[in-house]
Amino acid sequence: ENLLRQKDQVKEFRTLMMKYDSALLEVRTKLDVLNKELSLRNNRNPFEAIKMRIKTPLSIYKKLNGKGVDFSIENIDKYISDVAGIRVVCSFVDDIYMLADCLANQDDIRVLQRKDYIDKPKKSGYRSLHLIIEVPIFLVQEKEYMKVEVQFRTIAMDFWASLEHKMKYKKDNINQEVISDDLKFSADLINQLDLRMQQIRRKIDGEEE
Ligand code: 0O2
Repeated sequence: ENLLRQKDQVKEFRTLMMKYDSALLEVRTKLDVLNKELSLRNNRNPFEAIKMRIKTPLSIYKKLNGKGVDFSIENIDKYISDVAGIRVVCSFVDDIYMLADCLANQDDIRVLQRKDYIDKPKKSGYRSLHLIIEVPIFLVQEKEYMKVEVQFRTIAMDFWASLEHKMKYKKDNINQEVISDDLKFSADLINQLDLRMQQIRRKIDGEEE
């Protein structure tokens, strides 16, 4: 009987992951469509790359554990908003806001949360725009809204976040404060570069500054 219950739970978990995977595909298609239209209109791509991932069972388990709750389908739904994650790497800061608005304003999208870590960077120096959205997926018998976290960042912000993420695990205790300060300083430098590159592009495009 126990074995049967476990089998059911595994099946339920796999179904849930299939739904998150489908939600990722939906959002990816929406972004691809926007990219096609905006590329034709402006002669350049608003984003350089898209990365998608489904959180691993171990990572889901650790996150729930950290929040002090059991591993269950209900708790995954309730406590984790980034089981399905998409990272959109844009060329320029203004493209981030334009794309995020285009996505958020689509009439089948529900925006649950918008965290602007570009306007208000994290203490680490981290910058990105995060949207937690719900997107409908159409199954054989039902329509279900699934949560997806979309992170928008520039190539430069992505460069910083990737390296910082890797180095986070290597920081030793003695130098921790100095290293954190260095990383924060680098993030601010990168931000200045981002803004400069945007100014240059605007000049080239004949846009006003
Ligand atoms: P991974 O491996 O990228 O999935 P949450 O932790 O999601 O429950 P929170 O803190 O409000 O709640 O979420 P937030 O601030 O929106 O950030 C979540 C994600 O943003 C992280 O996911 C990272 O991807 C990214 N992020 C946030 N802060 C930093 C930072 O200081 N440095 C880097 N490199 N990335 C950051 P995960 O789940 O932590 O990791």
